[in-house]
Amino acid sequence: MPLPLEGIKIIDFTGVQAGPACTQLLAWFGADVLKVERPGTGDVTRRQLRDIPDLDALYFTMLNSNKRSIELNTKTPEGKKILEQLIREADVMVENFAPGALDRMGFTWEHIHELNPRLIFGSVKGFAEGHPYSDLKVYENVAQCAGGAASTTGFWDGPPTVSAAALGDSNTGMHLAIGILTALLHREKTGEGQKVAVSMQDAVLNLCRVKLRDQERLERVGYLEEYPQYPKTPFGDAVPRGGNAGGGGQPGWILKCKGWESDPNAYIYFTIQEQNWAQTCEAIGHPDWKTDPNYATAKARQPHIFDIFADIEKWLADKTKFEAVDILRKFEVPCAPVLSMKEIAHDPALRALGSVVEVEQEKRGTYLTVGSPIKFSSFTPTIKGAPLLGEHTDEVLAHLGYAAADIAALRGKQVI
Ligand code: CAO
Repeated sequence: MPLPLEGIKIIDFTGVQAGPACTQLLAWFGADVLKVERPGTGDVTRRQLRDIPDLDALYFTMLNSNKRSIELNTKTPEGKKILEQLIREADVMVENFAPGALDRMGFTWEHIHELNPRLIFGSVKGFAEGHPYSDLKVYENVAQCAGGAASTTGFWDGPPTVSAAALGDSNTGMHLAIGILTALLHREKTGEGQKVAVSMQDAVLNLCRVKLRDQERLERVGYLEEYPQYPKTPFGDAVPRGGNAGGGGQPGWILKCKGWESDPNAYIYFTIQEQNWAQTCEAIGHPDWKTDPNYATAKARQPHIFDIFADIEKWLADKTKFEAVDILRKFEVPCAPVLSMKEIAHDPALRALGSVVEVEQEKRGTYLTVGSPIKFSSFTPTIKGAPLLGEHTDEVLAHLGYAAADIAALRGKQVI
């Protein structure tokens, strides 16, 4: 059965993480993704944080699976001509160069649109066009700071903190993928391509919307009752960092379990769900809290919520995180063990679901990566290896009509 995006040709003029994450997702769903890379070097991630000398780094292979690769110097006249040929027959082109880099190469949106009016042009930048910082080069953590994530992450007595999750990079790529698919549907109706731009700042902010909600609430009432600061510590005029508090109005915290003294991940996340309070009391051996006026309502609990968490930790002291979750799940307490990357890598359930997969990579052998987080009822994406640098150069040029002698000449001039 053909994959949903089969027949869609994508020029992947991207590097590092934000752009490659977008095109990789589309490749998993069947698009023919051709990565255009600088001759001899390619995407910088091929060499970044290598674990095996001289082999493409995992950083590259985990973001470029299911793609093809052509080496092409798009700053030479011949290279520009080849890129123009590719643009004429593509459906989508994606880039995430530094601001102005593509324009300097001569590939402005206007020129690309003129070459192929049906083409959808996806672009990632750190800041949106028109933003005062739109000239800045941006990496992950820069975006997390500019998008409101860093100022609201961490503990109130520590500095702004970035998340390990790639809110700036992969998250922006996922937003762009949604934009590109929407533009493809639009093209079905109108025949017209368009430019789809996503800034990393906007993509981070989109995930921080509850913090913007909290800013508005703070400005109206002067406090945020679900934050650990409430009611003892006065609030300032901006949303503070709330540690591990739940953001949805259901108090929660990361609690110690058996073995926390030596295992940095012997913890669970425990949520006190208002509508499940009676069952929660039963689960943790405190049926008396159901009717005690100091515990019976969320309002009564909030002033001493950390004493309650401390009592729950006493109950957890002789249980591993897995044993605790096995008990709490029976009482419908929203909770989970804090899983280490080692536990995730070896988790048989994640392997069986295809959320963690082993992939065969030329020269490297097998390596572990994430599979599709999106599960479809009609197909299962197969994750394949990433291309070697220029692995498909000859094949692509032959398809464009270049004879073997022309290809050799281009190679001699270091165009490819
Ligand atoms: N042939 C010839 N030249 C090529 C080429 C090719 N195939 N591919 C890239 N180049 C050139 C570019 O044209 C550019 O040249 P100029 O600077 O002379 O115009 C040069 O290589 C550098 O490309 P770049 O701008 O992408 O790389 P950088 O190291 O200067 O910046 C980054 C990297 C990520 C900071 C920047 O690209 C950026 O801000 N991108 C937008 C935001 C983004 O996506 N960041 C996420 C990265 S994931 O953490």
